[in-house]
Amino acid sequence: MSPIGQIVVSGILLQATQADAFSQIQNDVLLSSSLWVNIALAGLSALLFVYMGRGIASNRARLIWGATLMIPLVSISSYLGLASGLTASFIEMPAGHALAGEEVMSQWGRYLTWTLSTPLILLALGLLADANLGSLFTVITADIGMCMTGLAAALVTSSYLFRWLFYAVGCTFFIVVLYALVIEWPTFAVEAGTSDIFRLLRTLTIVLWLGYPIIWAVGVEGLALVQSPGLTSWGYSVLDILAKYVFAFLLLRRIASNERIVSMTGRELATESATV
Ligand code: RET
Repeated sequence: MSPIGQIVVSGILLQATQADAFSQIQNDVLLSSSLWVNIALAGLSALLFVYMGRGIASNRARLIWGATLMIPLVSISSYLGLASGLTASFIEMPAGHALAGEEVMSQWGRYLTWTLSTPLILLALGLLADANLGSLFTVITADIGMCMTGLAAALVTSSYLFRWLFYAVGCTFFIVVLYALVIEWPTFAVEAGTSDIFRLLRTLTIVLWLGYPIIWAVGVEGLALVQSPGLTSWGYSVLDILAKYVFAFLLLRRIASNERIVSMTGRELATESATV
């Protein structure tokens, strides 16, 4: 077949799988409600965050606010992609998988859009802790690597082993992120004077983020112990609500009420307390 013919055929196939995914999502109330609840909450959160940020003036606090505001906006695009069937497809599971030979629906768009939303969460947390540029860069890069290997693990169908190899690489990237959150950034946060709110948000982040690889492993893409796409999708959606909107709300509330501390870097604070 000519290259043009191939492009036309793959275009038609893509349209067909998109339409199939869309009708399956539409007909599954559990699944579609898990998406639309998030779209509604993301919209409300974006409006609330604009309102909460109206008085924030200093550079660092505005940067944290900007990163935080983008979280629900990215989320709306992500969930619209899933609800429309654009970023969900049926993939045939390879030999060795519990559903080998069957077509299962993968919401692969989630992993793709996490590459945008999770760096924003880490940027906001890193700025709050006043982490140095090197550490911020390493953690955010590892985080993007984690999401991209999660996407590869979900989509690779040539061999079951490769699914778990990509998953294992994703977990290795995740360890880099956890190391910074548990060991490195708390010390920066003490120097920056933001230790109390940092500790709360860090604990929330660690506990919730650990849920994502667990859902991947037990859901249809991994061991298929839970085979309902609606249940898996609700699992991710509940984690998203807490890890994004509740997280961002707590962070912005503190920044708005305590802008002076957040606007200073650790060095400025130390100089100020030495002169008092
Ligand atoms: C994957 C599979 C590969 C191994 C690991 C994973 C971790 C995912 C995480 C996602 C967090 C997402 C958030 C989204 C908010 O928009 C990719 C499931 C470790 C931690 C917070």
